[in-house]
Amino acid sequence: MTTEVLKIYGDRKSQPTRAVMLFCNLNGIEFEEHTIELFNQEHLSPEFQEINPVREIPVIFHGDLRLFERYPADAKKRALVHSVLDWHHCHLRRGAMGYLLNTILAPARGLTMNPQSAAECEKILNSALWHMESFWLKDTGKFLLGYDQPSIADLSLVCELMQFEVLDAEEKNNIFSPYKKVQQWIENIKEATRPQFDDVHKHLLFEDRPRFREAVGRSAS
Ligand SMILES: N[C@@H](CCC(=O)N[C@@H](CS)C(=O)NCC(=O)O)C(=O)O
Repeated sequence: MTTEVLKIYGDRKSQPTRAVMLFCNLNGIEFEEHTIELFNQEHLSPEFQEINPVREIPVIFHGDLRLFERYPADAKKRALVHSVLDWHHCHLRRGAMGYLLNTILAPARGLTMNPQSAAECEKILNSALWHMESFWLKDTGKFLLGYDQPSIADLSLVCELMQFEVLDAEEKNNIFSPYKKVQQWIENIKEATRPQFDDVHKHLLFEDRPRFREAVGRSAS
């Protein structure tokens, strides 16, 4: 077992990066943070391509172990947690990322917003939120799959949904108001993971949010 400190290459405006950092903070795992500025395209540089040929963040290094996808450690729950994580990337993330990119984030990344894609992604997002509400959240526990402790799947999904904080309160409310269990689940995770939750999100809320909003001519607040 290496004694080297874990290194996380990522950017706090990236949902999967925040999920990994939140997991480390909650489990007392020290890490060295290496910022790869997503919006300056640093993840596309030849240097970063050496680190991750897929050119995505986050990447975790521990000694000679290099990981660019995250896996749960608990063998018994692994299959179920995996299914939520796979579902996240094929449905919720596709809808959420596509919607936010095409309604607010694209200009800050030098891309053009496409209203038709926004409308398509909104449908995917709504269907994913409905599946969270009616299937992944159970009445047996406060967290996904009805567990009474948050798993990496909870951290991964909540970091995705926190990205909606860049919108106006009213827009956010329009999206989330039909999904009461999802709203309560977000509060449950905040409660269970503070102060680390606030720590990994403060950059998004106080530095990135105003920049994203200004790039589309919205007020910073
Ligand atoms: N399945 C990966 C997804 C990572 C991912 O989507 N990263 C985004 C940042 S949020 C990225 O690096 N995108 C590169 C790009 O858009 O060019 C994980 O969970 O770690």
